[in-house]
Formats: sequence, structure tokens, C-alpha cells
Amino acid sequence: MEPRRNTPQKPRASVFKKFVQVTPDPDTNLEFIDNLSDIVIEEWRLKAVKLTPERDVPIEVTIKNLTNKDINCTSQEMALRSVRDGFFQNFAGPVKKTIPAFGEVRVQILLKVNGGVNNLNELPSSKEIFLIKPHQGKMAKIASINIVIPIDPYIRHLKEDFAHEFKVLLCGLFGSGKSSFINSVATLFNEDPRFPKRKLSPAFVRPAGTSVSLDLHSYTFNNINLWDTWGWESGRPQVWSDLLFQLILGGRLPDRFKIDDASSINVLNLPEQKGGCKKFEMVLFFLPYSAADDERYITQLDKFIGEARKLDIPFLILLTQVDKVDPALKKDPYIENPSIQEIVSTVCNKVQLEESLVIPVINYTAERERNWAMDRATFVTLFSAFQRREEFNM
Ligand SMILES: Nc1nc2c(ncn2[C@@H]2O[C@H](COP(=O)(O)OP(=O)(O)O)[C@@H](O)[C@H]2O)c(=O)[nH]1
Ligand SMILES: [Mg+2]
Repeated sequence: MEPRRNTPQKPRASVFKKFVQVTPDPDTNLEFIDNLSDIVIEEWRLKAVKLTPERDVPIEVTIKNLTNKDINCTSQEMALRSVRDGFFQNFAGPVKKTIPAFGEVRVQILLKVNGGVNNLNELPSSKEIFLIKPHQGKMAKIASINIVIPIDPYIRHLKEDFAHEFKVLLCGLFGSGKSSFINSVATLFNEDPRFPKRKLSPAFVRPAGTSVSLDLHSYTFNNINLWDTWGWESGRPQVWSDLLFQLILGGRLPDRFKIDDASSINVLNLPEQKGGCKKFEMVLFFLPYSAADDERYITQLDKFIGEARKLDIPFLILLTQVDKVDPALKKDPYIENPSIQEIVSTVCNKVQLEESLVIPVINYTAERERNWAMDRATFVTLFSAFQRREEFNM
């Protein structure tokens, strides 16, 4: 007989136990009764090519009858069921079908998203859908499948549903993960049919401690245009003067502008204002968790934020490398973690920010292939940036 229980199924294999708060539900302690019926839920499919975080997720599951007798699901009161979590509502729907002997039926279900959900940070890494029926006065679980909602349909939404190119500046301490973030986005957006799962690295990353980016560098992935910058270092204030930062924000410095030319910029020696220079629409400030108590950097961050505010450019703070606080955060950077919470509060107090503007981030680093957790994390960051732009332009 085929395996019938809790084996993660396509479309992606990486499944993690998720620490969601499940509200008490009478059915959560369903007993799994194996010998009640020779039925398995064998496959599932997502019935949508594009999804937004708020949209209910349509699924189709295939239920197989392994016996030589027809099974009338209606008369046996069988239902498909899944239990509420931080992202999805409870689901229960009767299976109104007869499954022929050694045959199968396909059943559609709609996983409804909780009210108030507007990003994927609560999307569980896997979701159990099970088949239940009454047994000895209780409900029994007779078959089950674990599914992993793919991130790709959400990425399609990012790529297709935001009209114009989004020009984003990445800025912050050297070694804070700017180039790694670019690589994460490249990996997320990769559509090369030959290597759909490969982790891509267009931006050069070197071990922390060495400053490597020596010029402004623009990378475009579909409708997202990311500009990498040289890192901030306390020893070289002249390469991050207020004037220089204003010029960058205003789009006055071209792609490949060199750090060596940065220190010679002053009010008497401004770069020519060429036509078509476009102001940035968003700044992502990178703050590695380990720099949260670096007074000089926080003071600089405060100045940077002030400049962005003056030019009316929205920004977010990306709290990076959070997996170094707790490796579990690599799989889910949004689990509640007291150290992270403390860092966020401290930083927000110092620079007078709303906590919702600080997003914990993990990047692709040593991985060689895409994985669900990292894709979701990169999506969450990008989607937050898109949302922030929309809020700002309202
Ligand atoms: N543990 C961990 N390391 C990271 C992460 N993102 C980047 N790094 C590492 O941090 C170092 C600096 O990253 P890099 O992208 O070059 O920083 P940049 O100087 O801001 O461009 C590299 O060794 C990366 O591998 C992350 O999410 N977790
Ligand atoms: Mg870099």
C-alpha cells in the first residue's frame, strides 16, 4: 500500500514545522483512524496562477479509493477539513461524491484567508488538509495530505500588477547584506527555464569586514530597479556626506558613479544635471542586528532618514542577518523573538520610528537552490516596499 500520511507533497518539497498559534478547535484532536477506510488524498493542485496575499487560495485535491467497492462519501458523511492558523480560516466542506472502486475524484476547496492579513509573514510553511468522517460519536481523521503553498503565484503579482518600474536605493553599513539582498531578489525573480531553482548571484558578496562595492550599481529585475551602494563606514565620513546622499536620492549620480569621485563632490563642484534623472521612490536602510547598538551608525541612520524625509521619499529599515540571533529565524524570520523585539524597540526609540517600518530580513547566502522560506521572506520585504510606496502616494 502507498504511504498515506503527512508526507509533504508537490509542488515544493521543503516543509517546515510552523509555530502558528492555533485557536482551540474541537476537531484539532481528531484521532487518525487508519483502518476505517481505504482512502488516500493523493495529490493536490493550486487552481490559480496568480495570487495576492489577501486572496483566498483555491485548491483541488484528488481522493483515491483503494478498494474494490464504490465509496459513497455523502452517505458516510465525509468532509474535507483544515484548521485555522495565523493565515487561513477554518475550512470544512462535505465531499458530495461517490468514488468508484479503484478510482478517484477531484474535489475543490477554497482556503479562506483571515481578515486583516495583508502580507505573507503568517503564511504557514505547510498546511494539512484532511478527510474526516463520524466514528463512534466523534469525528475521525481518515486521510491527510500536507501541502505547501508555492510563492511563485505571489511573485507573479509583484511582477505584473504594479504598473511602473520601482526605483529603490539600498543603503547602509558595509557588510549589512545589501548585495546579498540583491541576490535574493535575483533568485526570487529568476525565470530561466533551464535553471528555475538555481540561486543566482549577480551582485558580488564578500565576507563581512571588507568593503567591496566601490560604485553605484543598478540592477533591474522585471519592474524592480535596485541600486547597490558602497557601505557606510565610520572612518570615511566624506564618502557619505549629506550633500552626496541628497544627490544620490535625487537621482543626480549615474549608474557606476565611483566612490573615488564621492569625496570631491561639494556645492561648488556638482555633477551636471542631466535630463531624465529620476528621484528614488524608496530607500531600504540596512541594519544588521549586530549594529543596533553602534551609536555612530544609528546617528548616521537618523541623518539618512532625515534626508529621505526632506525629499519626501518613503523608506523601510531592514533588520538583517537575524538568523544569527537564532538559527530558527532562517526558516521563519517572523516568529516572535524577544531579542529581535528588543532591538526593534531600541532602534525605533532612538530614531523616532514606527515599529512597522522595521522588517526582519534573511538572505540567500550559502544555499545553492531556491527554498520556500527564503523566497517567502524576500517576497515579504519587497511587498512591504510596494505597499509603502502605495501608502505614500495616496
Ligand atoms: N547569516 C546571514 N548572513 C548574511 C545574510 N545576508 C548576508 N549575509 C552575509 O553577510 C556578509 C556581507 O554581506 P553583503 O551582501 O556583501 O553586504 P554588503 O556589504 O551590505 O553588500 C556576507 O558574508 C553574507 O554572506 C543573512 O541573512 N544571514
Ligand atoms: Mg555589497
